[in-house]
Amino acid sequence: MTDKVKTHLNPRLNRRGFLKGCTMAAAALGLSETMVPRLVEAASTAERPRVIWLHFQECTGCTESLLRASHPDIARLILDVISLDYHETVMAAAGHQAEHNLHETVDNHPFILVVEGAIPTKDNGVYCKIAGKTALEILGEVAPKASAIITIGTCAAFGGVQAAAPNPTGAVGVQDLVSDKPIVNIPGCPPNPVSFLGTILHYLTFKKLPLLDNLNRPLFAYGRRIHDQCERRAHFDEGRFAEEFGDEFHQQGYCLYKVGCKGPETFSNCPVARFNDVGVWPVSVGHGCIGCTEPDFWDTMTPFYERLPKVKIPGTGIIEDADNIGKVLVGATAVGVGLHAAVGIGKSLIKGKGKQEAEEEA
Ligand code: FSX
Ligand code: SF4
Ligand code: F3S
Repeated sequence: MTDKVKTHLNPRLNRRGFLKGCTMAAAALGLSETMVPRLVEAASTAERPRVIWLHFQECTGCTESLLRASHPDIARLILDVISLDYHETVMAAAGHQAEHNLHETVDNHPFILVVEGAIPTKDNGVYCKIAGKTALEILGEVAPKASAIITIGTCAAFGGVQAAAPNPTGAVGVQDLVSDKPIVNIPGCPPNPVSFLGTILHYLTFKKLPLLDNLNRPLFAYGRRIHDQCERRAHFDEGRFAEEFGDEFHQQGYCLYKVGCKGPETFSNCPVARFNDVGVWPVSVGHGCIGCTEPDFWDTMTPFYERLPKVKIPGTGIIEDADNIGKVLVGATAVGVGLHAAVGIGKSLIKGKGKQEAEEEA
């Protein structure tokens, strides 16, 4: 299956599964169906990039959701298009053999580093050690030799739950420690596997990393607010809310803003990419978004079940009182629709270097 890592997953994908995975990735990347053959071609013929996958402070939910959920095609496609040389959760090798695999790649080959989990920095990083070394030391040895770094999950991107106040271990994300490498953050707790797959296939097909926002997140996956893609948005605009979980409005599928939904402040593709092969995402099953793709969401998005204090509504400014949203918006709908489309692109988030290119593509 891969050069070094043997896993319990089934062997290589058949043609049908390969096509299905590439089609899902093309949709996630915002590419038309006519681009699918190019993705398939790149995924089938490009030299498979070597990947070193390091685990630090985390729950392994990112790997679990990627490899073991009901996305076998995506998982196998990822393992088909990369050469996974080191991954502590799925590799069969252990002990010295595992360490040998790690150093053989790091010392002798170009590779992409994937980091899962935060890095504790307090007390010289003693709160996370693997094979006798701290996460801080391992990252310090491996990151300088990587061609690029992809963080998977909010922990590796921004510190995640470990960095929540009072952050007892001094946990940080990779970009707080590494500044001289290209870094792509794929946050989420856990993130959608298709956002990771899309990043890899973009790299293989176009020979460059995707455009990023100012938090180093790929625009294709994090360029739009949850709220601007949500199927309950019409209820929000009309002022129809679930007042508490289980009430008749909740049962009718009304907007979850008043029971704590953080969709208005969260950037992610969850409403369109969806999860688990059955087309669900948190809001579709009746739970508000808790903002898991945003930095410090454990501090800034809590309490999870209380409404955001202020919500910006295109065309009307900031709404302080959700009970009046419907009334205010009735008079502002026409203006709101136009502005809504403009702000949905998230242009203000686009990083300096890629900004012009992104605006041309938009
Ligand atoms: Fe963090 Fe990922 Fe949340 Fe868990 O590994 S982003 S705690 S889902 O597993 O790092
Ligand atoms: Fe959807 Fe939440 Fe926005 Fe309501 S507040 S429209 S449930 S994202
Ligand atoms: Fe996370 Fe919100 Fe999506 S909680 S999974 S960003 S809907």
